[in-house]
Parts: sequence; C-alpha cells; structure tokens
Amino acid sequence: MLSRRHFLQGSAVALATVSAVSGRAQAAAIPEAPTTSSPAMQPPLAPANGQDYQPVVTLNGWTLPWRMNGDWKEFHLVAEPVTREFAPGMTANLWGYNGQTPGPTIEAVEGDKVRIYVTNKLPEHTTVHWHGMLLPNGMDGVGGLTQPHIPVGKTFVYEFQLTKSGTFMYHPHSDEMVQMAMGMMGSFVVHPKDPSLHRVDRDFVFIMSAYDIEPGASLPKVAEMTDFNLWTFNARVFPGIDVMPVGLNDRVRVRIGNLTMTNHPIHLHGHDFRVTLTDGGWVPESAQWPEVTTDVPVGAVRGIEVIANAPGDWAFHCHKSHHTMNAMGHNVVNLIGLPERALAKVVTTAAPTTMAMGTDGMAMMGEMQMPLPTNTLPMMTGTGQFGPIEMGGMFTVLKVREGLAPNDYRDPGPYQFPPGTVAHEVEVADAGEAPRQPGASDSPKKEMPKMDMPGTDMPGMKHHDHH
Ligand SMILES: [Cu+2]
Repeated sequence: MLSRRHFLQGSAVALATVSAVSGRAQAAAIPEAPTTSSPAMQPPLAPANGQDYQPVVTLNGWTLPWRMNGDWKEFHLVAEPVTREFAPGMTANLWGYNGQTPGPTIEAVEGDKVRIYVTNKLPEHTTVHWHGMLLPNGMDGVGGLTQPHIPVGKTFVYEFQLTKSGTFMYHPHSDEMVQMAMGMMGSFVVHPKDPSLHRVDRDFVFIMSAYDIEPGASLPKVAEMTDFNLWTFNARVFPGIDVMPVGLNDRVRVRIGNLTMTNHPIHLHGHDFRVTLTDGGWVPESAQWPEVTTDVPVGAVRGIEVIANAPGDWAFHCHKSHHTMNAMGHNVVNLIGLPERALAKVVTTAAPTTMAMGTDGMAMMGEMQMPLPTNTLPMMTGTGQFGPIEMGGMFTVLKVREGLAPNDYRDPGPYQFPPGTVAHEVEVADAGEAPRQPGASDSPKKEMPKMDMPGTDMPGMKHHDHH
C-alpha cells in the first residue's frame, strides 16, 4: 500500500470548517479559526465567490477557509502545539498552525486585500513573516525589526494587498531556529487575476522540512544544523506521503518550498518538465529549459510544470538518497564484502541504536520486520505490487491514469501494466555474453565463498510475510 489516505474523511473535515466560517462566526469581529488534526489531503477548496481560479491541492494538508468582510479577505491563523503523524506508526510533538504542521495553505487572488489574524497559543512569543511577498515593511513579520513579537495569548493582525501572483511561504521570524525546527511553516499561493494565465489541470503544493528525532522519541532536537534523520514533504515521510493522481495528458504543476537546512534535487521519472516559477515570480518561457531534476535551494520555492503524457506509476523524489530513508537508516555501519558474520552481532550489541547492514548490501532491510523502538519508522518501507519499495523520507508517486475525473484525488491503486511491458527474468543463454572492459579484474565476490546474509539470524528478526 503506497498511501493510506482517507479521502472521504478529508472532505468531511473541509465541509465542516467551511460551514463553520460562513455560519456562526460570520458576525464575529475576528473570524473563527478552522482547525484540523487530520493528516489527510483535503480536496481543492474551489473559490465560492469572487474570481475564478484553479485551487491548489496541498499534499497531506488543506487550505485555510476565509470570509469576506467588505472588500477584505479575512483569515485566522492560530500558532499552537500540534501532533503530527509522519507516517502510520510514528507521531511527533511539534508546533504548527490550526491543528497541523505545516499550517493550512493560504490561497487568494492577485489584487486581493487580505487581513490575517494571528493568535499566539505557543508557550513563547512569535511572529509571521510572509516569505517572498511584496508588502509594506511593517507587515513583514520580523520580530524586533518591523514589529513587536506577538506575546503569548495575544492576537495580532496583518493587512496587505497582494500585488502579484505566485507561490510564497509563511513562517516565524521570532526564535526562528526553534520555531522552524518545530514545524512552524505553511504555503501561501496567490492565483493570477486572469484565470486563464498559467492555468493547469492539477496544481499540487508542499513544503519540505526536516527533523532530528531520535528513534523512540517524539520531540525534534531543535539545535541540530546538519544531522537530520526525517526528511519530509509537508511533515510526512514515505509511505505516509499522498500520491499525486493525475489524468493522462493533464498539465500538472507541483510547487515545492524548501525550509530545511539543505538543498533538495527533486527528480521525476518518465517525463521531462520545466521550472515555471520561483518564489520571486513566474519564469518567462524564454528562460525555461527541459529538466528531469531540479534543485530546490534552502529558503526557496520552485514550481515545475509537466504534461503527464505517460501512463504509469512514476517515482517523484529527492535525489539525495539519504533523504529517501527514515530515521533508523542514519546509523548504519558498512559491512559489504566482510565475511565476519559475527561482526554484525558485536556492533549491534555494543550500540543498540546502530544497525549493522548486511554484507550483500542493505536491500534485505526493506523486507524484514526489525525490532524497532516504539514510535519509530523502519528506514525503508512501503510495498508496491512487485515487492518492497525500499524507500522512506522524501518519496512519492505521480500516478498518471487515463480517464481520471477532474476532481478525483483518490489513490487510483497500483498501475495495471499492459501485458509484456514489465522488465522480467530471462534465460541466461538469451542474454549472450556480457562484454567486459579489457584488463578489468573479476568481481571480488567470485573469489569469496558464498555466505548467508548475516543479520537474518539476529534475535527478533524475521522475514516479512507478503500478502
Ligand atoms: Cu533531499
């Protein structure tokens, strides 16, 4: 199962929050703050009134409902402690907005006047900075520099006009190291005033964030600068990240923000794409070129556009392979080629949170049920129709399907491959002799006696049962 999305549950949440805003809070001075604690993806929040646009879909997230007050669009963010499930089996205690991290995506239209209330329910002061936005200096949210910090229990208001369309982020500029390491961030999408401009069929958005959470723990180490062990799309790791279902030949946009401490080369299989936007604006067509991987720098947004013209299940992931594994993978000792099977036991006994990898590589880790500390995810996990996927972290799947209804974002299940189109085993004789570089030595493996995979006899380890 690639993803355990509860789509219907998600839409129920959306409906409840929308009616709450248009109902009893309508007359209140401050709009009610809708909240959700569900990590399920909410269907796109179509514009109920005002200008037409193609709403975005937030991976494992949702869009913040608003209300109109005169010609102001009013939103209410609540900064508060939250719990977030990274994937089934692991939940962290973090900080966020309106019940979740990342906070809800804010969507509005170029030219809109927005009034955003921010209530601080954190145990310390905060602010909100609107990353990438062109706005009056006093609305920029840099605590101490452009405004007083928002004290605990107080509500501040930000008011500005959205002068350009694009993809932005929001996050504190107040005890930043702690507050961002705790998950305080969200996406802010401003749609073009002319709905025909930059129009796509499906528009996904998410922010990358990273956490250092010891196996078995549920709080991140906030002072960590380099050594993170949970690499997330919207505070979810594979196999907890929503898949991206798209119709065949859909024009698809994916907007990717990076609020981790390192760059992420984001790679899509089976298609080429163009980078069409940054947090600075739309990239002119004359400045675009074809890519299959694009680097998303720290503190930046990149938006890619792809014509999904190849049916299938296409991997979409960070190309730093350490970022496609979960916490338990970050302490392994390399034993490839070592015949001393006893070494695995010694290492594991001496340092219980250190995992000894096999002498034939680590792929077996994807198949085994390891004795893990509670609240800890295996380093590689997730099962596809052909077996273990051996991934974690920043990995999801673009699922291109013929005949998908325009607003259907449910996981369409595994791709049904046409007969004869999957790589398969053949008789060796059919393959012929493999040419080798002249003078190249034989693989050392040939000279070593065949051995069992060490680790398979480690106590508590057993092969996973596939169904
Ligand atoms: Cu990465």
